[in-house]
Amino acid sequence: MSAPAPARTGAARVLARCDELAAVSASPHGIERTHLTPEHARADELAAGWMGRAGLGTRRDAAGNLWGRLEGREPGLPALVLGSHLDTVADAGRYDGVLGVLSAVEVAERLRGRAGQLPFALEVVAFSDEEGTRFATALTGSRAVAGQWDEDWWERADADGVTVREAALAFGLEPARVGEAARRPEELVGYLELHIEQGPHLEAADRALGVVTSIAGARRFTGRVTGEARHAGGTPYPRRRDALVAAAEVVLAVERLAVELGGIATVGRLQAFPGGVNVVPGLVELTLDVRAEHDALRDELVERIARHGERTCRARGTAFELVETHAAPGVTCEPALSASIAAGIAAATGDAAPPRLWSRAGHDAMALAAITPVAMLFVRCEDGISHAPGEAVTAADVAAGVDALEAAVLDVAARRAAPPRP
Ligand code: HGY
Ligand code: MN
Ligand code: MN
Repeated sequence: MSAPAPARTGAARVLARCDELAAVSASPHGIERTHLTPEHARADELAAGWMGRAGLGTRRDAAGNLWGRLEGREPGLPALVLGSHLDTVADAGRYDGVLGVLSAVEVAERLRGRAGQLPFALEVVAFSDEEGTRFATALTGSRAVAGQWDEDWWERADADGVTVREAALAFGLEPARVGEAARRPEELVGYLELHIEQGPHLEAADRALGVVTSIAGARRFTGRVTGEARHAGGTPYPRRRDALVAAAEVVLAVERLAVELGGIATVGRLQAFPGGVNVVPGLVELTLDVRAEHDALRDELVERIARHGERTCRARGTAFELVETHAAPGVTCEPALSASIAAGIAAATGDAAPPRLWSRAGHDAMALAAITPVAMLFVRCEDGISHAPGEAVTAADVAAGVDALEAAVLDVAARRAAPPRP
């Protein structure tokens, strides 16, 4: 591998802005910025200020996404869109999504003086709800842009019973106009997303940057194990229908089946009810997230988990039920745009054959793929840690990422300007 690119001032600014956004949190103990909250509004206010300083005209769309636009060599051209999301999981790191948005702003600022030569407009987008932390939705901002808003989402409620509709109105959005967030394919050239890897592969390969080949589509569920709540002392074992013991067997099977099939499945939350120290649990609620490199494998894993869960729970006199809350098809990154990402990495780092890897994590690019070609650039993160406060990147890697994204944009421009091959 060639020596890393020297950190340019832009990387320092991107990192300082990541720190500034990290302070915008609903929690005093860590980072938590969820959809349609005051923190969402404050983060957008900061990002809109940075976009404005970079020369972008800004607007908020009807789904709460923030956009900036730099016109190309003539006004009104289709746009090459760069971006990611500003919402977070609970107790998040400071780079998931944020690094992609701020790198995009940085690239726009660098290209500002040359925008008049670009054969497309350059847009930067900060998506509003990639994680789905608040309403158990995911990718709703980018799905609205792809024209795939689901009317059922309006009635999803957060932990306090506030629905998406109520939160949207309080945020100043007009639910009846959400369709206006949709972009038409002919308005777009493509979508490029820079993101931290959220896994250990680039670090293991000793490379700063990689090209994403495809993005795994997750399916998510809420699960219930229903047994019978009874006295913890008085109920003999043969009479127990303990929902928590049954759920514990399900959790172990989820891991074992995923490893056996080569997929990924996670129980991220599990709650026992009524939750008394002296009561046999009568009900367990849990979440399940299932992914794999290919949708067919993922779906097979879901089936195996569902069948195994029913059998295991029945044997313990309990009932197992899964309700799907989210499903996204896996997406292949577009070869020509991915070639521009690879060319960008080569130009920025001298790495002529950057690693190619599939994304185990979901991204807004998956939603955008329904309306425009997409490609992604991964930046190495320390120990592959993400969705946790320990997310870390180096200034040199961020500098390389911003340089590569800029060079990728210029490569897309050069390819569009070149006469078509005979
Ligand atoms: O969960 C995911 O894959 C993504 O980080 N939202
Ligand atoms: Mn995430
Ligand atoms: Mn993300």
